[in-house]
Amino acid sequence: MAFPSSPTAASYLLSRDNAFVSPIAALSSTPTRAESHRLFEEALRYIPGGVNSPVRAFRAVGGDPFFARRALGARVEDADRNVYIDYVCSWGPSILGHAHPEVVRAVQETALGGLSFGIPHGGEAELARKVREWVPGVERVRMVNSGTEATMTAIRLARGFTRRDKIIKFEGCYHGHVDSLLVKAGSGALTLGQPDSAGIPAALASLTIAVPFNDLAAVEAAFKANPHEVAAVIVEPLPANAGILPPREGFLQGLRQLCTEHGALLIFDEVMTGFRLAKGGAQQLFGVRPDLSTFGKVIGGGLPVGAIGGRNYIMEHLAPTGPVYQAGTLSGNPLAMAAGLAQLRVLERENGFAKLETLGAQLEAGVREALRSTGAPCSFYRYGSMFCLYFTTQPVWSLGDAKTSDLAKFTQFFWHLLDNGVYIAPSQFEAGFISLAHTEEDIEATVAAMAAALREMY
Ligand code: HOZ
Repeated sequence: MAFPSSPTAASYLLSRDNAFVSPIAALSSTPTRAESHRLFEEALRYIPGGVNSPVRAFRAVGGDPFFARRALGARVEDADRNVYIDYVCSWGPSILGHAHPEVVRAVQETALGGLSFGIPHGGEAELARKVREWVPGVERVRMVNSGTEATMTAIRLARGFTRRDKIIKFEGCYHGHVDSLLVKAGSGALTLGQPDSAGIPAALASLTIAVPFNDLAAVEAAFKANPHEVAAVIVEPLPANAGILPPREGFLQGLRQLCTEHGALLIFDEVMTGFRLAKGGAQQLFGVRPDLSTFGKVIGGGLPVGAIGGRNYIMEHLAPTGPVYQAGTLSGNPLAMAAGLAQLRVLERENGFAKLETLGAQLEAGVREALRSTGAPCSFYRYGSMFCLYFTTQPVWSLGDAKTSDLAKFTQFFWHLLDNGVYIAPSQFEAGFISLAHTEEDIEATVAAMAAALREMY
Protein backbone atom coordinates (compact mmCIF):
# COMPACT_ATOMS: atom_id res chain seq x y z
CA MET A 1 0.00 0.00 0.00
CA ALA A 2 1.51 3.31 -1.05
CA PHE A 3 1.68 6.48 0.97
CA PRO A 4 1.05 9.71 -0.94
CA SER A 5 4.16 10.71 -2.87
CA SER A 6 6.51 13.54 -1.80
CA PRO A 7 6.19 12.86 1.87
CA THR A 8 7.22 16.20 3.31
CA ALA A 9 4.95 17.99 5.72
CA ALA A 10 4.93 21.03 3.44
CA SER A 11 3.65 19.12 0.46
CA TYR A 12 0.66 17.89 2.46
CA LEU A 13 -0.17 21.44 3.45
CA LEU A 14 0.08 22.64 -0.13
CA SER A 15 -2.04 20.02 -1.79
CA ARG A 16 -5.08 18.51 -0.25
CA ASP A 17 -5.38 15.95 -3.02
CA ASN A 18 -1.86 14.75 -2.55
CA ALA A 19 -2.37 14.53 1.14
CA PHE A 20 -5.68 12.78 1.28
CA VAL A 21 -6.16 10.72 -1.81
CA SER A 22 -3.65 8.14 -2.87
CA PRO A 23 -3.86 5.09 -5.12
CA ILE A 24 -3.95 1.82 -3.26
CA ALA A 25 -1.32 -0.66 -4.20
CA ALA A 26 -1.66 -4.02 -2.51
CA LEU A 27 1.19 -5.04 -0.24
CA SER A 28 3.34 -7.45 -2.18
CA SER A 29 4.15 -9.57 0.84
CA THR A 30 3.44 -9.80 4.55
CA PRO A 31 4.95 -6.69 6.10
CA THR A 32 7.86 -7.02 8.45
CA ARG A 33 7.93 -4.87 11.57
CA ALA A 34 11.53 -5.10 12.76
CA GLU A 35 11.88 -1.39 13.55
CA SER A 36 8.57 -1.36 15.45
CA HIS A 37 9.83 -4.32 17.43
CA ARG A 38 13.06 -2.50 18.25
CA LEU A 39 11.19 0.63 19.33
CA PHE A 40 8.87 -1.45 21.49
CA GLU A 41 11.80 -3.16 23.22
CA GLU A 42 13.25 0.28 23.91
CA ALA A 43 9.92 1.62 25.20
CA LEU A 44 9.56 -1.38 27.52
CA ARG A 45 12.73 -0.24 29.27
CA TYR A 46 11.23 3.08 30.27
CA ILE A 47 7.42 2.91 30.09
CA PRO A 48 5.16 0.41 31.90
CA GLY A 49 4.14 -2.11 29.26
CA GLY A 50 5.88 0.07 26.68
CA VAL A 51 2.77 2.17 26.07
CA ASN A 52 1.14 5.28 27.45
CA SER A 53 -2.38 3.86 27.19
CA PRO A 54 -3.09 0.14 27.61
CA VAL A 55 -5.29 -0.24 24.53
CA ARG A 56 -2.21 0.37 22.39
CA ALA A 57 -0.39 -2.71 23.65
CA PHE A 58 -1.99 -5.37 21.39
CA ARG A 59 -2.38 -7.57 24.47
CA ALA A 60 -5.72 -9.00 23.33
CA VAL A 61 -4.46 -10.00 19.89
CA GLY A 62 -0.93 -11.05 20.82
CA GLY A 63 2.26 -9.81 19.20
CA ASP A 64 3.88 -6.41 19.42
CA PRO A 65 2.16 -3.16 18.55
CA PHE A 66 3.42 -1.35 15.47
CA PHE A 67 4.89 2.07 16.06
CA ALA A 68 3.70 5.07 14.07
CA ARG A 69 6.07 7.05 11.91
CA ARG A 70 3.42 9.43 10.63
CA ALA A 71 -0.27 9.60 9.85
CA LEU A 72 -1.77 11.57 7.00
CA GLY A 73 -5.29 11.47 5.59
CA ALA A 74 -6.75 7.99 5.93
CA ARG A 75 -3.31 6.37 6.18
CA VAL A 76 -0.95 5.59 8.97
CA GLU A 77 2.63 4.61 8.21
CA ASP A 78 4.59 2.53 10.67
CA ALA A 79 8.23 2.72 11.67
CA ASP A 80 9.07 0.11 9.01
CA ARG A 81 7.22 2.18 6.38
CA ASN A 82 4.34 -0.22 6.04
CA VAL A 83 1.17 1.72 5.26
CA TYR A 84 -2.29 0.92 6.54
CA ILE A 85 -5.77 2.27 5.84
CA ASP A 86 -6.63 3.46 9.31
CA TYR A 87 -10.00 2.78 10.97
CA VAL A 88 -8.80 3.65 14.47
CA CYS A 89 -8.29 7.32 13.58
CA SER A 90 -6.48 8.02 16.86
CA TRP A 91 -9.42 6.28 18.63
CA GLY A 92 -11.89 8.71 17.10
CA PRO A 93 -10.57 12.27 16.91
CA SER A 94 -9.32 12.25 13.29
CA ILE A 95 -12.72 12.65 11.65
CA LEU A 96 -11.26 14.64 8.75
CA GLY A 97 -8.37 12.22 8.42
CA HIS A 98 -4.96 12.74 9.98
CA ALA A 99 -3.21 16.10 9.79
CA HIS A 100 -5.86 17.84 7.75
CA PRO A 101 -4.14 20.87 6.17
CA GLU A 102 -6.61 23.39 7.61
CA VAL A 103 -6.29 22.01 11.10
CA VAL A 104 -2.51 21.89 10.88
CA ARG A 105 -2.40 25.44 9.53
CA ALA A 106 -4.66 26.71 12.33
CA VAL A 107 -2.35 25.14 14.91
CA GLN A 108 0.79 26.50 13.24
CA GLU A 109 -0.57 30.01 13.01
CA THR A 110 -1.87 30.02 16.57
CA ALA A 111 1.41 28.61 17.90
CA LEU A 112 3.25 31.63 16.57
CA GLY A 113 1.29 33.70 19.12
CA GLY A 114 1.98 31.49 22.12
CA LEU A 115 1.54 27.87 23.18
CA SER A 116 -0.31 28.36 26.44
CA PHE A 117 -1.62 31.43 28.21
CA GLY A 118 -3.32 30.43 31.45
CA ILE A 119 -5.28 33.61 30.71
CA PRO A 120 -8.70 33.73 29.03
CA HIS A 121 -8.63 34.24 25.25
CA GLY A 122 -11.21 34.56 22.49
CA GLY A 123 -10.80 31.05 21.08
CA GLU A 124 -12.39 29.51 24.18
CA ALA A 125 -15.74 31.24 23.80
CA GLU A 126 -15.61 30.74 20.05
CA LEU A 127 -15.41 26.96 20.42
CA ALA A 128 -17.94 27.00 23.28
CA ARG A 129 -20.35 28.95 21.06
CA LYS A 130 -19.94 26.37 18.32
CA VAL A 131 -20.74 23.56 20.75
CA ARG A 132 -23.81 25.40 21.97
CA GLU A 133 -24.97 26.03 18.40
CA TRP A 134 -24.55 22.40 17.39
CA VAL A 135 -25.64 20.41 20.44
CA PRO A 136 -29.26 20.65 21.55
CA GLY A 137 -28.75 20.10 25.32
CA VAL A 138 -25.92 22.58 25.81
CA GLU A 139 -26.12 26.20 27.02
CA ARG A 140 -22.77 26.58 28.76
CA VAL A 141 -19.50 24.73 28.17
CA ARG A 142 -16.40 24.22 30.31
CA MET A 143 -13.28 23.14 28.40
CA VAL A 144 -10.99 20.52 29.90
CA ASN A 145 -8.12 18.42 28.55
CA SER A 146 -9.61 14.97 27.96
CA GLY A 147 -12.78 12.94 27.95
CA THR A 148 -11.78 11.49 31.32
CA GLU A 149 -11.62 14.96 32.84
CA ALA A 150 -14.99 15.76 31.32
CA THR A 151 -16.78 12.75 32.82
CA MET A 152 -14.98 13.21 36.15
CA THR A 153 -16.26 16.79 36.25
CA ALA A 154 -19.74 15.77 35.14
CA ILE A 155 -20.27 13.36 38.01
CA ARG A 156 -18.79 15.78 40.54
CA LEU A 157 -21.12 18.47 39.24
CA ALA A 158 -24.09 16.11 39.35
CA ARG A 159 -23.23 15.19 42.94
CA GLY A 160 -22.76 18.82 43.94
CA PHE A 161 -25.94 19.92 42.20
CA THR A 162 -28.22 17.19 43.56
CA ARG A 163 -26.40 16.76 46.89
CA ARG A 164 -26.57 13.02 46.36
CA ASP A 165 -23.69 10.56 46.07
CA LYS A 166 -24.68 7.54 43.98
CA ILE A 167 -24.23 7.13 40.26
CA ILE A 168 -25.86 4.61 37.94
CA LYS A 169 -23.75 3.44 35.00
CA PHE A 170 -24.00 0.62 32.47
CA GLU A 171 -21.95 -2.54 32.17
CA GLY A 172 -19.47 -2.24 29.31
CA CYS A 173 -19.74 1.54 29.09
CA TYR A 174 -16.41 3.29 29.48
CA HIS A 175 -16.16 6.87 30.67
CA GLY A 176 -12.41 7.28 30.86
CA HIS A 177 -10.29 6.21 33.79
CA VAL A 178 -12.32 8.03 36.43
CA ASP A 179 -12.23 6.19 39.79
CA SER A 180 -16.00 6.11 40.29
CA LEU A 181 -16.60 4.95 36.73
CA LEU A 182 -14.04 2.15 36.44
CA VAL A 183 -16.68 -0.28 37.57
CA LYS A 184 -17.73 -2.94 35.04
CA ALA A 185 -16.03 -0.67 32.50
CA GLY A 186 -15.46 -1.24 28.78
CA SER A 187 -12.58 -0.37 26.42
CA GLY A 188 -9.07 -1.29 27.61
CA ALA A 189 -10.35 -2.22 31.07
CA LEU A 190 -12.58 -4.86 29.50
CA THR A 191 -10.02 -5.89 26.89
CA LEU A 192 -7.45 -6.57 29.61
CA GLY A 193 -9.99 -8.32 31.83
CA GLN A 194 -9.86 -5.61 34.50
CA PRO A 195 -13.30 -3.98 34.28
CA ASP A 196 -13.07 -3.14 38.00
CA SER A 197 -9.63 -1.59 38.41
CA ALA A 198 -7.44 -2.20 41.42
CA GLY A 199 -6.68 0.94 43.40
CA ILE A 200 -10.23 2.16 43.71
CA PRO A 201 -11.44 2.23 47.31
CA ALA A 202 -14.35 -0.14 47.88
CA ALA A 203 -16.19 2.67 49.63
CA LEU A 204 -16.04 4.75 46.46
CA ALA A 205 -16.94 1.87 44.12
CA SER A 206 -19.95 1.10 46.32
CA LEU A 207 -21.42 4.44 45.27
CA THR A 208 -21.52 3.25 41.65
CA ILE A 209 -24.39 1.01 40.62
CA ALA A 210 -23.72 -0.85 37.38
CA VAL A 211 -26.66 -2.28 35.46
CA PRO A 212 -26.98 -3.94 32.04
CA PHE A 213 -27.35 -1.63 29.05
CA ASN A 214 -30.82 -1.62 27.47
CA ASP A 215 -32.40 -2.84 30.73
CA LEU A 216 -34.81 -0.14 31.90
CA ALA A 217 -36.28 -2.41 34.57
CA ALA A 218 -32.83 -2.72 36.16
CA VAL A 219 -32.45 1.06 36.18
CA GLU A 220 -35.85 1.47 37.76
CA ALA A 221 -35.02 -1.14 40.39
CA ALA A 222 -31.74 0.66 41.16
CA PHE A 223 -33.60 3.93 41.68
CA LYS A 224 -36.13 2.20 43.93
CA ALA A 225 -33.45 0.47 45.98
CA ASN A 226 -31.63 3.79 46.51
CA PRO A 227 -34.38 6.37 47.09
CA HIS A 228 -33.21 10.01 46.86
CA GLU A 229 -29.59 8.83 46.68
CA VAL A 230 -28.89 8.73 42.94
CA ALA A 231 -27.23 11.89 41.64
CA ALA A 232 -27.00 10.84 38.01
CA VAL A 233 -27.32 8.19 35.37
CA ILE A 234 -24.31 8.33 33.08
CA VAL A 235 -24.50 6.55 29.74
CA GLU A 236 -22.83 6.41 26.36
CA PRO A 237 -26.00 6.89 24.29
CA LEU A 238 -24.39 4.63 21.69
CA PRO A 239 -21.98 2.52 23.73
CA ALA A 240 -18.82 2.05 21.68
CA ASN A 241 -16.41 0.61 24.23
CA ALA A 242 -17.64 -2.97 24.17
CA GLY A 243 -17.85 -3.03 20.42
CA ILE A 244 -21.08 -1.20 19.58
CA LEU A 245 -24.25 -1.77 21.59
CA PRO A 246 -27.29 -0.36 19.81
CA PRO A 247 -29.83 1.27 22.14
CA ARG A 248 -33.23 -0.40 21.98
CA GLU A 249 -36.14 1.70 20.81
CA GLY A 250 -37.31 3.79 23.76
CA PHE A 251 -34.39 2.95 26.05
CA LEU A 252 -32.79 6.41 26.10
CA GLN A 253 -36.22 8.04 26.33
CA GLY A 254 -36.95 5.75 29.28
CA LEU A 255 -33.75 6.86 31.01
CA ARG A 256 -34.76 10.48 30.49
CA GLN A 257 -38.12 9.80 32.10
CA LEU A 258 -36.71 7.85 35.05
CA CYS A 259 -34.12 10.55 35.79
CA THR A 260 -36.78 13.25 35.73
CA GLU A 261 -39.09 11.22 37.96
CA HIS A 262 -36.36 10.51 40.50
CA GLY A 263 -34.67 13.93 40.50
CA ALA A 264 -31.40 12.62 39.06
CA LEU A 265 -29.40 14.14 36.22
CA LEU A 266 -29.03 12.34 32.92
CA ILE A 267 -25.45 12.54 31.63
CA PHE A 268 -24.72 11.59 28.03
CA ASP A 269 -21.09 10.67 27.54
CA GLU A 270 -20.63 11.80 23.95
CA VAL A 271 -16.86 11.57 23.97
CA MET A 272 -17.05 9.07 21.09
CA THR A 273 -20.34 10.13 19.47
CA GLY A 274 -20.17 13.91 19.84
CA PHE A 275 -19.55 15.72 16.53
CA ARG A 276 -19.29 12.30 14.89
CA LEU A 277 -22.74 10.77 14.57
CA ALA A 278 -24.39 14.07 13.71
CA LYS A 279 -23.83 17.77 14.31
CA GLY A 280 -25.67 17.46 17.58
CA GLY A 281 -24.25 14.02 18.38
CA ALA A 282 -26.26 11.06 19.64
CA GLN A 283 -28.67 13.32 21.50
CA GLN A 284 -29.74 14.79 18.19
CA LEU A 285 -29.79 11.40 16.43
CA PHE A 286 -31.92 9.72 19.09
CA GLY A 287 -33.94 12.82 20.05
CA VAL A 288 -33.23 12.72 23.78
CA ARG A 289 -32.01 15.74 25.75
CA PRO A 290 -29.63 15.01 28.63
CA ASP A 291 -28.95 17.42 31.49
CA LEU A 292 -25.20 17.24 31.01
CA SER A 293 -23.05 16.09 28.09
CA THR A 294 -19.39 15.26 27.93
CA PHE A 295 -17.19 15.54 24.87
CA GLY A 296 -13.67 14.72 23.77
CA LYS A 297 -11.89 13.35 20.71
CA VAL A 298 -13.42 15.11 17.63
CA ILE A 299 -13.85 18.41 19.51
CA GLY A 300 -10.07 18.76 19.81
CA GLY A 301 -9.15 18.20 16.16
CA GLY A 302 -6.45 15.75 17.32
CA LEU A 303 -5.18 17.80 20.25
CA PRO A 304 -6.01 16.93 23.85
CA VAL A 305 -9.40 18.50 24.58
CA GLY A 306 -12.51 17.52 26.45
CA ALA A 307 -15.59 19.51 27.38
CA ILE A 308 -18.59 19.33 29.60
CA GLY A 309 -21.77 21.14 28.67
CA GLY A 310 -25.33 21.49 29.87
CA ARG A 311 -28.12 23.72 30.99
CA ASN A 312 -26.98 26.96 32.54
CA TYR A 313 -28.75 26.46 35.87
CA ILE A 314 -26.66 23.31 36.38
CA MET A 315 -23.40 24.53 34.86
CA GLU A 316 -23.33 27.63 37.05
CA HIS A 317 -22.71 25.33 40.01
CA LEU A 318 -19.13 25.04 38.73
CA ALA A 319 -16.48 27.31 40.26
CA PRO A 320 -16.05 30.26 40.15
CA THR A 321 -19.85 30.87 40.05
CA GLY A 322 -20.72 27.82 42.14
CA PRO A 323 -19.40 25.52 44.85
CA VAL A 324 -18.26 22.59 42.67
CA TYR A 325 -14.53 23.02 42.17
CA GLN A 326 -12.91 22.23 38.84
CA ALA A 327 -9.78 23.70 37.26
CA GLY A 328 -6.93 23.21 34.77
CA THR A 329 -3.75 25.07 33.88
CA LEU A 330 -3.93 23.96 30.25
CA SER A 331 -7.74 24.00 29.90
CA GLY A 332 -8.87 26.06 26.91
CA ASN A 333 -5.37 25.82 25.46
CA PRO A 334 -5.13 28.11 22.41
CA LEU A 335 -3.72 25.46 20.07
CA ALA A 336 -6.39 22.98 21.07
CA MET A 337 -9.17 25.53 20.62
CA ALA A 338 -7.82 26.48 17.20
CA ALA A 339 -7.57 22.84 16.12
CA GLY A 340 -11.09 22.07 17.33
CA LEU A 341 -12.57 25.11 15.64
CA ALA A 342 -10.82 24.35 12.36
CA GLN A 343 -11.99 20.74 12.46
CA LEU A 344 -15.63 21.66 13.11
CA ARG A 345 -15.48 24.36 10.43
CA VAL A 346 -14.33 21.86 7.79
CA LEU A 347 -16.87 19.26 8.92
CA GLU A 348 -19.66 21.77 8.48
CA ARG A 349 -18.44 23.27 5.22
CA GLU A 350 -17.91 19.88 3.59
CA ASN A 351 -21.27 18.52 4.68
CA GLY A 352 -19.24 15.97 6.55
CA PHE A 353 -21.93 13.94 8.26
CA ALA A 354 -23.74 13.18 5.00
CA LYS A 355 -20.48 12.10 3.36
CA LEU A 356 -19.55 9.92 6.32
CA GLU A 357 -22.96 8.27 6.14
CA THR A 358 -22.39 7.48 2.46
CA LEU A 359 -18.99 5.93 3.17
CA GLY A 360 -20.41 4.04 6.14
CA ALA A 361 -23.27 2.69 4.03
CA GLN A 362 -20.78 1.53 1.39
CA LEU A 363 -18.76 -0.31 4.02
CA GLU A 364 -21.88 -1.85 5.52
CA ALA A 365 -23.19 -3.07 2.16
CA GLY A 366 -19.80 -4.62 1.37
CA VAL A 367 -19.43 -6.30 4.76
CA ARG A 368 -22.96 -7.68 4.66
CA GLU A 369 -22.33 -9.13 1.20
CA ALA A 370 -19.07 -10.67 2.45
CA LEU A 371 -20.91 -12.20 5.41
CA ARG A 372 -23.60 -13.54 3.09
CA SER A 373 -21.17 -15.03 0.60
CA THR A 374 -18.89 -16.60 3.20
CA GLY A 375 -21.64 -17.62 5.61
CA ALA A 376 -19.48 -16.25 8.43
CA PRO A 377 -21.43 -16.36 11.72
CA CYS A 378 -21.07 -12.67 12.59
CA SER A 379 -23.18 -9.65 13.44
CA PHE A 380 -22.33 -6.22 12.09
CA TYR A 381 -23.41 -2.90 13.58
CA ARG A 382 -22.98 0.54 12.08
CA TYR A 383 -24.15 4.01 12.93
CA GLY A 384 -22.85 6.66 10.51
CA SER A 385 -19.07 6.41 10.53
CA MET A 386 -18.84 4.04 13.54
CA PHE A 387 -18.91 0.28 13.07
CA CYS A 388 -18.19 -3.06 14.71
CA LEU A 389 -18.11 -6.68 13.57
CA TYR A 390 -18.77 -9.29 16.26
CA PHE A 391 -17.96 -12.94 15.79
CA THR A 392 -21.29 -14.13 17.07
CA THR A 393 -24.68 -14.48 15.45
CA GLN A 394 -26.40 -13.45 18.66
CA PRO A 395 -27.94 -9.97 18.47
CA VAL A 396 -25.80 -7.74 20.66
CA TRP A 397 -27.77 -5.55 23.06
CA SER A 398 -25.61 -5.74 26.16
CA LEU A 399 -22.12 -6.50 27.42
CA GLY A 400 -23.22 -10.09 28.05
CA ASP A 401 -24.15 -10.46 24.38
CA ALA A 402 -20.90 -8.80 23.22
CA LYS A 403 -18.93 -11.28 25.28
CA THR A 404 -20.35 -14.17 23.24
CA SER A 405 -18.12 -13.02 20.37
CA ASP A 406 -15.41 -15.53 19.48
CA LEU A 407 -12.26 -13.62 20.44
CA ALA A 408 -9.94 -16.11 18.75
CA LYS A 409 -11.74 -15.43 15.49
CA PHE A 410 -11.45 -11.69 16.09
CA THR A 411 -7.70 -12.11 16.55
CA GLN A 412 -7.39 -14.01 13.26
CA PHE A 413 -9.44 -11.34 11.51
CA PHE A 414 -7.36 -8.51 13.02
CA TRP A 415 -4.01 -9.96 11.90
CA HIS A 416 -5.27 -10.85 8.46
CA LEU A 417 -6.40 -7.24 7.98
CA LEU A 418 -3.22 -5.73 9.38
CA ASP A 419 -1.03 -7.92 7.21
CA ASN A 420 -3.07 -6.77 4.24
CA GLY A 421 -2.85 -3.07 4.96
CA VAL A 422 -6.00 -2.40 7.00
CA TYR A 423 -5.75 -1.28 10.63
CA ILE A 424 -8.72 -1.79 12.98
CA ALA A 425 -8.50 -1.52 16.76
CA PRO A 426 -6.64 -4.45 18.33
CA SER A 427 -9.63 -5.43 20.44
CA GLN A 428 -13.11 -6.77 19.83
CA PHE A 429 -14.35 -4.30 22.42
CA GLU A 430 -13.72 -1.13 20.45
CA ALA A 431 -15.44 0.58 17.53
CA GLY A 432 -14.10 1.34 14.05
CA PHE A 433 -14.12 4.89 12.68
CA ILE A 434 -14.32 6.17 9.12
CA SER A 435 -12.98 9.64 8.30
CA LEU A 436 -13.69 12.12 5.55
CA ALA A 437 -10.26 11.30 4.13
CA HIS A 438 -11.32 7.73 3.39
CA THR A 439 -12.26 7.32 -0.24
CA GLU A 440 -14.65 4.94 -1.97
CA GLU A 441 -11.55 3.09 -3.17
CA ASP A 442 -10.30 2.76 0.41
CA ILE A 443 -13.63 1.28 1.46
CA GLU A 444 -13.61 -1.07 -1.53
CA ALA A 445 -10.10 -2.26 -0.67
CA THR A 446 -11.13 -2.69 2.97
CA VAL A 447 -14.18 -4.74 2.07
CA ALA A 448 -12.02 -6.91 -0.20
CA ALA A 449 -9.54 -7.47 2.65
CA MET A 450 -12.34 -8.28 5.08
CA ALA A 451 -13.98 -10.68 2.64
CA ALA A 452 -10.64 -12.43 2.05
CA ALA A 453 -10.10 -12.74 5.79
CA LEU A 454 -13.55 -14.23 6.31
CA ARG A 455 -13.07 -16.64 3.42
CA GLU A 456 -9.84 -17.86 4.95
CA MET A 457 -11.43 -18.19 8.39
CA TYR A 458 -14.68 -19.97 7.47
N1 HOZ B 1 -10.81 6.23 24.63
C1 HOZ B 1 -10.73 5.10 23.76
C2 HOZ B 1 -12.01 4.44 23.88
N2 HOZ B 1 -12.18 3.21 23.44
C3 HOZ B 1 -9.55 4.28 24.06
C4 HOZ B 1 -8.31 5.06 23.95
C5 HOZ B 1 -7.38 4.82 25.11
O1 HOZ B 1 -7.82 4.35 26.16
O2 HOZ B 1 -6.22 5.12 24.91
